[in-house]
Amino acid sequence: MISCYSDSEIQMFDHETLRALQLIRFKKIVSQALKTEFYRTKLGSVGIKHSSDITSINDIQKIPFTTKEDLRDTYPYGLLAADKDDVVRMHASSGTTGKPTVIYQTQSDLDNWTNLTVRSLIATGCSHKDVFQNMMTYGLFTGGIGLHYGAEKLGMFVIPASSGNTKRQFMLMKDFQTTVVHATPSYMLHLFSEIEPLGFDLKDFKIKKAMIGAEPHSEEIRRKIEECFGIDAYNSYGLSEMNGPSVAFECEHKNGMHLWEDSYILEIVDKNNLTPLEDGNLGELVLTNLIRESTPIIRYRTRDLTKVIPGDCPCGRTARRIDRIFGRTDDMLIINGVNVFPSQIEEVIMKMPSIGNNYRIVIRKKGILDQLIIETEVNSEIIIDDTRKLYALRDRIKEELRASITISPQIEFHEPGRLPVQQGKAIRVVDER
Ligand code: DLL
Repeated sequence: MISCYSDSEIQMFDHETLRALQLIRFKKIVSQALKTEFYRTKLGSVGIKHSSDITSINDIQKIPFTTKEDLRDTYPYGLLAADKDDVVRMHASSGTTGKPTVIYQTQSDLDNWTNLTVRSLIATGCSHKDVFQNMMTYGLFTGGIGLHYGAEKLGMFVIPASSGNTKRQFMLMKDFQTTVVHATPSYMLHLFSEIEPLGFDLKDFKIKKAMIGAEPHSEEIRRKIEECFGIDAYNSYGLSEMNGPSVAFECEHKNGMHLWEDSYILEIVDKNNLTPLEDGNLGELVLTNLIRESTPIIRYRTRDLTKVIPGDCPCGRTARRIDRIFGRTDDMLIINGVNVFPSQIEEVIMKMPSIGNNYRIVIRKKGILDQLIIETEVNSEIIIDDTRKLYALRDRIKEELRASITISPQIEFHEPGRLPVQQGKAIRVVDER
């Protein structure tokens, strides 16, 4: 029934029609979810045993939340609702323990996600005439590959550059006359500072737009990126549990991100008591994916804090807009676009020989990039001035951290008792950014 509408018509659905579409899709997702033991128990606990038990979209509020811990606890296949043979891809994000949270995609799931990406790129004014340089990491992280397929489907000339190697990025930009880039905001600023030192000239580039996301950034950072490059920068929000990028995207008006409500149910709840909040109030974003049959996730607590921006957007799209992400309710750190949990660092350093009892994770700005410094005490038996041993220990910590969190921090050793100790809970993270 819905397939008789074009994607642009769906984007303009009035509120009532959009809710009707959500209900149809939600019921379908509930029947998929009921194929997993995890959701049979969760939904069963509130009397939902069949999709026909859902009669209104508001019934969603009866259902208990799903959390990252649930995803981790059901690793590896507990949330898989499709036949394993129909799965064509997986993505994963890192977590506080060794277990990643895994999302599966069937071909039709990927098609649905790709369509949202096409829609998002079009909303920012991209077309098949653009040359798209994708500087997000390709891999289990959804940032690179996620936008790649949509850009191709739109007919853009795609350069799958992935992240890093700034000099090569400039060479590609110049030689292939890139018009649209996709990167984290921090990398965009880093790029700018490297143009001259690496012997390039902004005048030789043809960039018009940047899609920026995957990490928090302020309006000032966006403005800075726009002014430095003389381009438009569009905020893009997503998370691997809901597919990845293209959950919410700014349109050409750059006044908040349209959260694609035909494909996701959007709720904002009070971050303390988890009750639903009206539009305009800051709270935790809770999302339900309506378009993924393989891994149905209902009422996922994103931990991201934002609000729905009340009112209509001049572009005419009816999907409500969320404001930029103000922060998270948990302690995940985002360092140059990479998600890091303090416990991942602790896990590595605390298993090393000669490490003392106290450590701190310090994050500060070095120029425009984030710098991670691990300050740790070492036991007195490792002679503080035996530089050979200390260098070996430092290198080992750096190497293991690079393997686990993909960042190589600066390590500072201290004699026992030199680091501050608190009366109550230890303050391990000092974020000076
Ligand atoms: O970061 C997906 C993505 C890739 C989005 C590329 C946009 C562009 P995860 O690695 O699972 O997925 O991290 C998701 O990153 O819960 C937010 O805390 C944060 N985040 C993502 N986009 C934004 C943004 C991808 N635009 C987590 N502003 C989310 C602020 C963002 N934070």
